[in-house]
Amino acid sequence: MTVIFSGVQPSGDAPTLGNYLGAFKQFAAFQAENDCIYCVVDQHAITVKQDPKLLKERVRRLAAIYLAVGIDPDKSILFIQSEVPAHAQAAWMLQCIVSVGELERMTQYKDKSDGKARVNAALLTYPPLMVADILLYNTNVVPVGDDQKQHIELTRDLAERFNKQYKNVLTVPEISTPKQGARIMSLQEPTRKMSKSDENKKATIFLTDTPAQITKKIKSAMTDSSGIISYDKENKPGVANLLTIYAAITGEKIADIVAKYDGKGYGAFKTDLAEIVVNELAPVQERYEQLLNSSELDDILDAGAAKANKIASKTLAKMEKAMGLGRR
Ligand code: ATP
Ligand code: LTN
Repeated sequence: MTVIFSGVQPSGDAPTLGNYLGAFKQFAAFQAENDCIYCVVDQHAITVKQDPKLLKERVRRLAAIYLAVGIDPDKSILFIQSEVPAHAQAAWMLQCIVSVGELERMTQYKDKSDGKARVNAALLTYPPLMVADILLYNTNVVPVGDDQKQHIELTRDLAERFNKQYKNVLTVPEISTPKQGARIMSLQEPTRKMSKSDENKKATIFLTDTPAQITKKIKSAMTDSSGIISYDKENKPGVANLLTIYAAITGEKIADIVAKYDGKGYGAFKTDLAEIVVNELAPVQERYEQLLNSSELDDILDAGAAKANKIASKTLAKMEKAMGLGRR
């Protein structure tokens, strides 16, 4: 069986439509025929300061979102990163084989540290922890959005380096990005990625937004003055982004959507798109509310942590042995 692993940070109040189309929708689809392991990466979230009480709440909420988008705990392992100590242990070992230069070249680090007078060391050493997440489970495929490509490349490099320098114990994973939706853009500045942390709340659709909020955000999405619906990422990034969202949800080809709205103008297109997004998220939101208020969640996470610990500690022991750590 192919092993699938991915993680999402419990940062922000709720995941975005970008997270959903770039990541969650793939996660659920992979379950049918693979061994899937999904993680709430809370240790990654503390690379920037978090309110402890709020972080705890967000961890629970994100776990409920995973289940609400269709992760089935009978088929997949769902767990919280900090409940499996092997992640931080392996991350340390991987920091010992990566160079500062390699970490400084990561665009996520550059973006997050840009213009800051002071940055936490862990913002730089964030990737080795992500590499550990992936390698501990002998992962074959990592489903992520486009922005994680560079981190997956580093994961491959470090797995190969470890295998060469020490012993061949780590599996070198592949990346999987969706055909449509790997990079959903901001609704207000469509040349930037849609992000949880965008200060302009109109730019981002959150999975927990009400139908009225979703409709309002789509209707006020930045387009252009031409009024013509066509896919041109360079010159019409706003319309291209809306077409991408439409295609990613419905599975229709962009060319067919463009043909369908020929001569119809942005108003009608946006009205239909809002309805499509609202209908896609409605069942997710309903399940999410039920799960948040149930005790089921803790049982699922306890069982997930136990299963994850078992797999991760085996790989960790192999890595430690290969590096000569400890007595065994
Ligand atoms: P932030 O929004 O604060 O920049 P993030 O959303 O990138 O954070 P995560 O929540 O950990 O960080 O991302 C989870 C998954 O969602 C990753 O696989 C990431 O590639 C994907 N993802 C994030 N934003 C988008 C987007 N705009 N379009 C498509 N996929 C995305
Ligand atoms: N770095 C990712 C989140 C992340 C992840 C992982 C994704 C942490 N560990 C392991 C896939 C596999 C992000 O910022 N979105």
